Amino acid sequence: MSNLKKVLLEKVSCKSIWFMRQAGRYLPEFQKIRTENPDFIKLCLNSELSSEITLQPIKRFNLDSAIIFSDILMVPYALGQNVFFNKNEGPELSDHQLDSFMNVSEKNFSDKLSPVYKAIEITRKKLNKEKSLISFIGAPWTLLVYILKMKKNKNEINIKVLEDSNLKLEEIIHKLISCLCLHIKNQINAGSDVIQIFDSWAGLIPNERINKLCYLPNAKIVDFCRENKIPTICFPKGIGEKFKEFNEIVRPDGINLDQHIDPLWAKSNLKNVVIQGGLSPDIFFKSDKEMISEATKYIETFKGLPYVFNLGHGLLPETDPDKVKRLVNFYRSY
Ligand code: 1CP
Repeated sequence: MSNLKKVLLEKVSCKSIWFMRQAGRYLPEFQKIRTENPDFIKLCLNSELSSEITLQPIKRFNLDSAIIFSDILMVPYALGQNVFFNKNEGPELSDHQLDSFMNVSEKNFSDKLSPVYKAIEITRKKLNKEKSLISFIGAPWTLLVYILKMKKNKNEINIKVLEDSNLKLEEIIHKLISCLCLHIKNQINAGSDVIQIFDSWAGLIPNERINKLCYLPNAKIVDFCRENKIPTICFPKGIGEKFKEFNEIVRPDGINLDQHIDPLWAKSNLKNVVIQGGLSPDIFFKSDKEMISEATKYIETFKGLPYVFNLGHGLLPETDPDKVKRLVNFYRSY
């Protein structure tokens, strides 16, 4: 069993380290491939290259887990929406066609994403058995933000879109949940052993809607995974002290803190769950001394507990890979 799966399922304390967005933009070896492959979706569907990118941070830093190089927006893509990524800008989606979206068959959906599953197969063969291969999905709410084009900027969304009387919100969420469960099953069958669920925009949901838009959809997906013995890590980013309620309702195996959660608060309030992450991705822009002191705070707080070392959000494109290396070395020798 992989190191991460063991920590999550057996709740044992052992060293385990990986970084969100570890396969990507801050690595020159990724930039090289990206420049040669201007179409990002095509790159995600190139199984050989996707596998190579997945393994890049493992080769560089010998991390305990690899996360498959793909994107949460591959699901709207497989549901028929056109997705464009302008280099160094956010993604852009074409208008959704809800009728065809609701009618995409399981076979059609799986066929469109089959290169992702192939990339997982290739990667699993190349990875040492002790290393985990993580697959991921975007939670329904976070996908809806993109599908319905609700994002105004980094911190604001246009929630009024949901009030459109023609929008069959419950049916759409239901369809998303069933496709996401299928995507999870396909990825596990291909060789992944842990699923991370990114609800990156959960913090933008108004209080009165958090149950319907965040807790319940996450809970349904986690229930599906539990029934199928698939370990899950949830990341309801930005919901503050509602992390406690989220954890009690959704009951994932692991929960990823964002950098705004006090680790001591998390330790006393998040029970029966493995804690992961929390360290701000900004620490890579500070001195080594400050970086190590911040990292020590997390390691010491969760000493003796099953804690997975990681960040509070993804590595930023401007991060110096040598700095990451020094943090990994520090963690290994601690
Ligand atoms: O190492 C890894 O983490 C694997 C690859 C990975 C993951 C896990 C990518 C590749 N994307 C994701 C998840 C993802 N994608 C999330 C959830 C995590 C998070 O909050 O960071 C989200 C919100 C997206 C959507 C997305 N895709 C964005 C964010 C845009 C926004 O609204 O702020 C962006 C910029 C992308 C493109 C993308 N995905 C991945 C990479 C390496 C890139 C950059 C592509 C490029 O070179 O232009």
